[in-house]
Amino acid sequence: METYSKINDGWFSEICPMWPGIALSLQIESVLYSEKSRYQQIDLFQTKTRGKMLVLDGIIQLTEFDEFAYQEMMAHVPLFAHPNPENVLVIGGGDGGILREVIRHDTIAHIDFCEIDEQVIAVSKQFLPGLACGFDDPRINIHIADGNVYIREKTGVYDVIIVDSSDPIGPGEQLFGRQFYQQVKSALKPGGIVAAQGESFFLHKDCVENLMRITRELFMVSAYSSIMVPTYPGGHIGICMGSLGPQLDVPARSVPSLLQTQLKYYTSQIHAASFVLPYFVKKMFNAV
Ligand code: SPM
Repeated sequence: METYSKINDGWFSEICPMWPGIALSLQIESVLYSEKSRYQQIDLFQTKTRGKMLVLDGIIQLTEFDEFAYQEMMAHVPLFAHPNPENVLVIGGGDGGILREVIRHDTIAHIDFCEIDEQVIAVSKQFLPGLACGFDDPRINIHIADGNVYIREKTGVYDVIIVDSSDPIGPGEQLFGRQFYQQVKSALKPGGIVAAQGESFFLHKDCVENLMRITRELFMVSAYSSIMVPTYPGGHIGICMGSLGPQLDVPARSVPSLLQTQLKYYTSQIHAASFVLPYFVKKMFNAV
């Protein structure tokens, strides 16, 4: 699937067949970086009102304005749903935002981080220091590899797996299929949890339905958590989650008060509330 995003008269418009007929536009002050890596086109813009913006293959991955909402929820919802996460795998998210959140958890002893495109890591270290600030944590082991291949070698090792993929139209496509989720399930320890970029039920009904069908069939518990992100299309994105034991919609641990002061979006209340779905979505997931 091709994207048709463009800059016109100083405005970047995110145009993609995944959200036909609508486009989010942001006013651009300057282009800080624009190169094609082995895997994708990488663009880094200084926007007029939303800070720096990372764009891969024409699709907005984050803006400094609201990135915290996505990164915090993708990390802390699965990590607080687990009673004692020690060994964690993060697939994708070369910008480092998810890692920044994961390393806040003292229970964690070991983090494998698997990113296919090392150029995304390099660009983020250069231009997004507020996100790419955790790579030196001694618990992190960096693997430059295809997450879909990397995970095949792993059996019963992780408490939590976080899949921070781009949309299913580029290098991230493999991370949306049943085979990948089967590998994820094998890579988890008993009681393990997976949390994956789950797209928006407003814009990608088929994709979300498919992800939820896969997780429902493979895991003891499956659920979808919603996040508000104004600079994603529709202002919304979800986390598709599967668990081999723990409940997902109730945190297993409370947020230490020092950690809470460092966060902007995640609270125990938001954790629980994010799983409450509109009626049409419950019907979509066969939950009514
Ligand atoms: N660590 C941030 C990386 C972001 N990964 C997810 C990006 C998704 C972008 N597309 C959103 C489309 C909404 N359906």
